[in-house]
Amino acid sequence: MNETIAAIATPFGSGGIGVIRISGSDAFDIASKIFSRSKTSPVGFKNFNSHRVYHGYIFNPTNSDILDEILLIPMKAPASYTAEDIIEIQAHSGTMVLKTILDQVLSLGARLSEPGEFTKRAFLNQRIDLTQAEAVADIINAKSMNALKFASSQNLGALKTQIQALREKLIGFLSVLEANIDFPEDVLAFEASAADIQMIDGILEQCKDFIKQHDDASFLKEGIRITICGPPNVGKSSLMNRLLGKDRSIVTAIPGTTRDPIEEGLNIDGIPFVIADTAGIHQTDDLVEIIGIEKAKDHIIASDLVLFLKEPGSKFLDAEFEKVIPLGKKTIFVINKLDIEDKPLPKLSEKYKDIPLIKISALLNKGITELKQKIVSVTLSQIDMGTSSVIPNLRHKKALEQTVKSLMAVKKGLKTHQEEELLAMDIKNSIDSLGTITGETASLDILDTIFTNFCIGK
Ligand SMILES: Nc1nc2c(ncn2[C@@H]2O[C@H](COP(=O)(O)OP(=O)(O)O)[C@@H](O)[C@H]2O)c(=O)[nH]1
Ligand SMILES: [Mg+2]
Repeated sequence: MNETIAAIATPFGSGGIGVIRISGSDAFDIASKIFSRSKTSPVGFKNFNSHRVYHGYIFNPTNSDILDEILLIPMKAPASYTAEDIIEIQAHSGTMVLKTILDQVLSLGARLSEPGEFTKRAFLNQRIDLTQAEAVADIINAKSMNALKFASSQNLGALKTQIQALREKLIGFLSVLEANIDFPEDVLAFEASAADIQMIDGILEQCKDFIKQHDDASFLKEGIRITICGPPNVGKSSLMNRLLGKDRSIVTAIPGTTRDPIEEGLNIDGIPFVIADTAGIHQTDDLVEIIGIEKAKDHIIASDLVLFLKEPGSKFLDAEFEKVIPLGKKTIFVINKLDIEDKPLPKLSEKYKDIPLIKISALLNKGITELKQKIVSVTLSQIDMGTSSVIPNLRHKKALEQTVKSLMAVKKGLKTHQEEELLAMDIKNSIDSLGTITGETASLDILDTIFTNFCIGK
């Protein structure tokens, strides 16, 4: 039988409500020893109905002191988060009060839970699969609406269902093949049908699509990288601060102030970006500046979008542009200092007339909204999420790559009329690697790495 575990499920510090969670077969018994519905009689309450809310008091069972006035929610197995008996206590949120209640619970036989242990139990009790457990962590850590949307969909089992369907097809195929191995005298030598080959091709396609979705979307999770570049003093740092809505980068009239690239996260319309302010790119003998310029160039190469800044009175030179912006890099041409009216605006050459152009004044905060909209439309056009509702994570991607490898071996084996035992082995391998995604065949190591990344109480 499982030990009963307990933890404070809400963040430490003062707040409105703090939750203590107890899960396991002793949960109800422990609660009845410290909970009473009456302020004056610290007699344990026993007749909990599942999924009701009870108002009452937590007592110290040794001296009958009231520790807090609380709400208590009992949830009978299997209709709970862990699929075990759960007691949730909503107390006042303060480190001292929560810790004192937790101490009582622990003194009555519960054990402090490990990080992610509640979710791990939900998985081990087969209430959720591994992709759903991982989605719980993704929901908690989601930093954008999109990340949240995909995590929620995965939490509801979208990825699980698709992976299980692929796996079942392969299991069906394997059983036919194994019948051949078991009764070789009854059946003719194994010959895969056209439908079998088609089925394997379909699964290969689906796995490759999933891998592509991971690659396409990984920058949606980590943030789309934008680099601000241009000559010294055009207002790169000023623009960075305007986009962030706070002073992050140093703005001075002295050219060459920004040397090390500065990076900061920015959320526009629920899409995460990582924006970098860089050193102005120009000819210089100053060694520190030269290093800054090299770093700026590295940033430009690694970024998904470049904001190329110019100011009135300067010229747009193709050679200057081509020296810093790699061919085909997504770029928005930004003219800053629009408030300076007595100087002509730089014009894009005919060759680059398709680069979007936005005019702003970082100083007067003009044109920043238009620029943000342009940033979103330019970057979104390169994200093709298709109709998919889930994004496989890196762990899933590796398992999918393993599946592709095994299935390619199966295809080759079928073509060369390989021995059935060897064929069966390759099919089993592909079934197993799909199974690591949902957790059917995941090793303890995989489980440990997944759940230790959770917070305590989840
Ligand atoms: N008139 C005007 N001055 C600006 C504007 N944006 C920035 N500046 C000024 O230009 C100078 C250089 O700005 P900074 O952001 O440090 O440029 P950076 O070297 O490209 O990072 C500072 O004196 C800013 O106040 C603008 O829109 N209009
Ligand atoms: Mg600067």
